[in-house]
Amino acid sequence: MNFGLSRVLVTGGAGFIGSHLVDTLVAEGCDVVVLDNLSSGSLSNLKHVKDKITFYKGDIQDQKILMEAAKNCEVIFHQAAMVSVTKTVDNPVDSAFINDMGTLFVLDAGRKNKVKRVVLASSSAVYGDDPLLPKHENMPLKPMSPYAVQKLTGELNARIYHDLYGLETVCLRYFNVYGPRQDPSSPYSGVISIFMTKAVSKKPPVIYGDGKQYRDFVFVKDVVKANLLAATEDDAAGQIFNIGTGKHVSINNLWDMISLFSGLKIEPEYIPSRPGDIIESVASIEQAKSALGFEPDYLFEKGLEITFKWYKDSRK
Ligand code: UD2
Repeated sequence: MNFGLSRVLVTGGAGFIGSHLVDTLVAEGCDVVVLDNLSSGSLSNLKHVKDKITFYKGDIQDQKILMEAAKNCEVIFHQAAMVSVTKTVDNPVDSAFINDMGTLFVLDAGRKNKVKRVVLASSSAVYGDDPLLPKHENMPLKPMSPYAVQKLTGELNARIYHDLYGLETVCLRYFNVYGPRQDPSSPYSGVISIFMTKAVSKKPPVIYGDGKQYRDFVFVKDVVKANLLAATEDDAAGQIFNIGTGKHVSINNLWDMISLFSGLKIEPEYIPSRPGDIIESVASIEQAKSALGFEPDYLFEKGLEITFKWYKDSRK
């Protein structure tokens, strides 16, 4: 792939998804600037590229540093956020400063710096628990947490900046992203990161409910690919796209597959469902296919294998 981007800014570039994006942008020969306050990201995610990027330790709410970081950039990839839904539930106001105002500052830095395009990380959380499947971009939205409302607000502001100011914006609604570097440390971390940690330490996982609930798990490298397409495809400006695989895997199935990698058969512990847990979630990726030419490269088995190896190696 040759995307031909020159200078780019990745907010949240030291985080799970952001750092994978940085890796690919560096490999593509881009001049990469990272802005991260290291609240949930880590410099260890960037150690192999640290001499090839410009790193600003700072917050997206600091307009001065944001303006400096965005200077002469062609594209901004906005990944920085308070990413924990639970934290936004506990701190609806503080999280709004980061996720709402922070995103507005990023859009405004893009406008003032005459950046060509801003690609924003949104979330499937905006769909809430509407039972209609697969989730498609034009269905009614039902945000059910401050996090989901904040992601939706970011999408609406992106549209305003596109329509009023001519800033090209593209919003990507990520489904359940997984892969190396995902932090497993909280009970609300992504299920794959938690199950991987259990498998490598030979401990049983906890499954909420009957385990028949399912998700559309998308490998982080495919999310990176979607970001690059969103940054460069002419037709993408002003649009919103689901980024998933269009396929789903149940939580029971997920543990069975991870067990195969570990070579152990450990019975999970079943406990009652999480309150408000969504039963079924799968993306329609038709719009991303037709407008971006997006097609996931990683079969679930492949992505899971790479991820398992990473958790195994990082335990050593
Ligand atoms: C995802 C997002 C969340 C929010 C939400 C909106 C991730 C990591 N989380 O939550 O940020 O956008 O979608 O819908 O992408 N589970 C277990 N055992 C565990 C952990 C989880 O059984 O130890 C189950 C959990 O009950 C759920 C499923 O696994 O049914 C997926 O859980 P999750 O927290 O990884 O993701 P999700 O879709 O609930």
